[in-house]
Amino acid sequence: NSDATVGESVDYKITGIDPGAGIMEATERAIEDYELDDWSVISSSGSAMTAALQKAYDKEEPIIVTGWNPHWKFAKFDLKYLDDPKGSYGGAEEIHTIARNGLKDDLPEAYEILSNFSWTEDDMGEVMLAIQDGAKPEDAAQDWVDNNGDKIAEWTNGVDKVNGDKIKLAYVAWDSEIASHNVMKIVLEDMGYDVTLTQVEAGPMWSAVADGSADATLAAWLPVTHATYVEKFDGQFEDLGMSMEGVKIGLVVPTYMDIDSIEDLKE
Ligand code: PBE
Repeated sequence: NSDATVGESVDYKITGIDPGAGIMEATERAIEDYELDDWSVISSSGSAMTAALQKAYDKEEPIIVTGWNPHWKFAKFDLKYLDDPKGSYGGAEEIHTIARNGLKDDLPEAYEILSNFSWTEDDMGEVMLAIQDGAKPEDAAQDWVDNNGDKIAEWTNGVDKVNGDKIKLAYVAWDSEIASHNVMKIVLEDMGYDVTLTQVEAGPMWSAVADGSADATLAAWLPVTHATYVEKFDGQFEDLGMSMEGVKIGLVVPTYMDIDSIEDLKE
């Protein structure tokens, strides 16, 4: 029905991801900031969100999802972010690597590699797209590692190899983080580490680094996305710095939808 409002056309629902994701909290904030009283964000998972997006897209049906860059969905579908004049989603975000307190003393070589780690949206995009096209995450990561020796040398230059020291990285099954953690696993293994990747929810990921049950994660999105976790675990982790700049979160729709701003959801 072409007379239906956007809200009616999607049943006043935003398709979300896992409840602990920062983008879910930001979306609750947006619902308040823009007074979208009839609206709610439905939690699911990153993969359920992209499956719903694929399904709607194939039929050119309306859908509003919680979206972020870097993500392969922008290469596969014609999508746009809704303008966010009230800034509920922050601005240019950064991806940071965080470690448990004491990592520098206990695993100094890993500490240095993790601190040096930085790559671009295109780098991560290559790994993500290969996975989306059917490659196993570890194979996609291995291909990227094989083809990017120069970048990896920048992270590992001057760092001594170790002999089977154990290190545990925690991450959430967001496509962007599946890519980064599988790459880092191989880089650390090549440096002699025995690496365990543990997949958890966002809250447990942050608390694992804070209580030392995980050594590090590459999945801290700052300053806005994970602000609540940063505040909650203040002093209980170390920020090893940025691995990617200019990343973004927000509400994303197919370009065939006739809206441009979160404000348009009120109509
Ligand atoms: N994300 C991907 C995460 C951070 C990485 C945007 C879905 C979040 O919202 O917490």
